[in-house]
Amino acid sequence: MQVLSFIISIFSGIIASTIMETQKGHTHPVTHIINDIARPLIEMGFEVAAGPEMETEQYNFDILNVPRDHPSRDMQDTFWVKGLKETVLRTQTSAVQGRYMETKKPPFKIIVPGRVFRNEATDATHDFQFHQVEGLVVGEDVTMAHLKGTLNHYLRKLYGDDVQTQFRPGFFPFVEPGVEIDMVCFKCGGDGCPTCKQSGWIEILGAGMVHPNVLNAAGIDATRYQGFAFGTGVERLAMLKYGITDIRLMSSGDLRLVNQF
Ligand code: 2NM
Repeated sequence: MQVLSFIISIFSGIIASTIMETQKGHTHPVTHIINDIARPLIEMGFEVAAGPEMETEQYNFDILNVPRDHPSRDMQDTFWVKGLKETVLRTQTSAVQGRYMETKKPPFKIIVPGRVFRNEATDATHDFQFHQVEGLVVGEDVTMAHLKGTLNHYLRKLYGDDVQTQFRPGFFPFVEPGVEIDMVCFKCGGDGCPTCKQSGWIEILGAGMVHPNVLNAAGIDATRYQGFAFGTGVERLAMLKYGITDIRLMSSGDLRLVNQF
């Protein structure tokens, strides 16, 4: 029976491909951006790590120094999985870094591309699912100077040698100090325009020195090892690069979008 159905499937395949015009697949714009982001980092020696989209509260929040009463844990912001205690759809890919730190001995440098989920109302610039690429470097004597040098080097590889950046203070529970990194607006060159909301700058990365609580919670001795981490939202970069005006198009499965790439 199996042999017969195999032969039939081959014949129907031949018939289908003769009578139909072959449809060529396309790479999704989100995949293009993830590849663009990852390529220079892989060249710099980063390894790619992955983990589950359904996470425990432990890895998604506790280990990352997100307080018990932090608003991001709220029902309104996080998808809690019905019927499973303490289980969420991950709200950031950092959960994977936690798992990685627990099992691997430093030094290491990794990037984690992946889908994340937020339980919030959607509009043209917000979706309940999107992608992030986060990076993590842990070793002895890793400092803020390494963070700055590495990210500037990376951004030059990605956007060209004349890229100009500014590092501003920013807050993320899993880092201290935290920074937000802006690039001079690629549209107006810093003069101010609608793309950069007249500021001349475009925010492209969040980053910071990994909080000692995070290292210790993952079993890494924070008196011996330090680290820095960074992260970026993929869809927002895809919208900027390709002029896509509604973020929700990217998870819609609409081939009229994908066929353009
Ligand atoms: C960001 C900004 C700042 C981050 C921190 C970690 C971990 F797990 F090592 F603590 N992973 N990623 C991080 C830090 C991500 O994204 C905006």
